[in-house]
Amino acid sequence: MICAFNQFFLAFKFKLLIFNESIFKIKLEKGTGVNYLIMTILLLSGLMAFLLAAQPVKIILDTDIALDVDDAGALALLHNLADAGECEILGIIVSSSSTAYDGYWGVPCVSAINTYYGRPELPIGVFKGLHLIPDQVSKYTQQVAQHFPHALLSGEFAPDGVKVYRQLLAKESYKSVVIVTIGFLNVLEELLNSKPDEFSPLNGIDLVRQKVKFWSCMGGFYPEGREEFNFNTFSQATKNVLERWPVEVIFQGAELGEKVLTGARLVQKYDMQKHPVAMGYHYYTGGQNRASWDQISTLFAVRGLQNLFGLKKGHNHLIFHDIRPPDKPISKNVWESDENGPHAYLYPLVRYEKIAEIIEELMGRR
Ligand SMILES: [Ca+2]
Repeated sequence: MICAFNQFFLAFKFKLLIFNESIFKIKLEKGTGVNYLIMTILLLSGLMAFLLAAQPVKIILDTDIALDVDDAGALALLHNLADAGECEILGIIVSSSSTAYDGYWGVPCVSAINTYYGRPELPIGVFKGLHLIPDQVSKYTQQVAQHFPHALLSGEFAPDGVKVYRQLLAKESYKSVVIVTIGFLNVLEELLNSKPDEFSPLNGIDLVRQKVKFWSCMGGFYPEGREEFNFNTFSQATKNVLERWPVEVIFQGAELGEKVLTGARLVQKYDMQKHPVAMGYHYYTGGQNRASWDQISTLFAVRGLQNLFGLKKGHNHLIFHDIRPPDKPISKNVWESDENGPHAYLYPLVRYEKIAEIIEELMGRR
């Protein structure tokens, strides 16, 4: 079979004509065996790349859903991308503690959004450690959870987030999973510290090294570092993760997301009694736009740069510059440019309004 295949192509070479980046056709011309070989390799490589590119991106979303509403917007965007076949959602991790109001109601709020989008069975894990968030409560998670049907009643009933991470990663193939964090890095730290268990014989760092393609992280400021909520809430965990994370990571800074405003159109388009994310924006913003920090990280995790963003490479460090009661180290990130560095951050190549337009459309499809 292979010989027949070779003999057929020995007399021909392929010419690939590329149209609109994705559509190509093949033209057969008289040629040499060497030409045939080179072009066949190119063709098969191209086909392989095309097929791989068409595979949905496998996503684990790690969210602190509660104190801001862009997490709910990111969930809407992610579900709509999954509906379009661009990604597969493996599970959701809630990094707000299940022992506090935000983790207690954050979990059923996520469950209600998943149920609305037809995925009530998606695994949800939650942080089981101590609550370190200032004494504030969410403006919308309880309202959404109590109004919309959901599978998980509260954070108390959700499994430990680190166990869910390990179970999900263990089942996937080599370097196939993209993790996107849009909250704290406390559960990610637990993952890196985790030991072999019933799900995998690998420790946490080796499990990440084997299964994770890259990590998309909303956190910090770039290029000038500053104190930032996601990095600072569990600052010691952030420092540990940044220093030990074993695969590629791309950061999206607060300076980017705060200029990309979305959400008002979603509230206008839907009856909030029938749409959990529209209800979240209604209670949080009163129908106004809000910064899109978390949607940008999620969009990048699924679609990559898409001619919207560029990458700057370097090193991202976390330093402690103050102590505040009760003995909490206060942090800020410090960015050091280096073309060969292990980290990168996104910067915009287009107007902020164009990014907002794409996000708003993706949030509001359903
Ligand atoms: Ca968030």
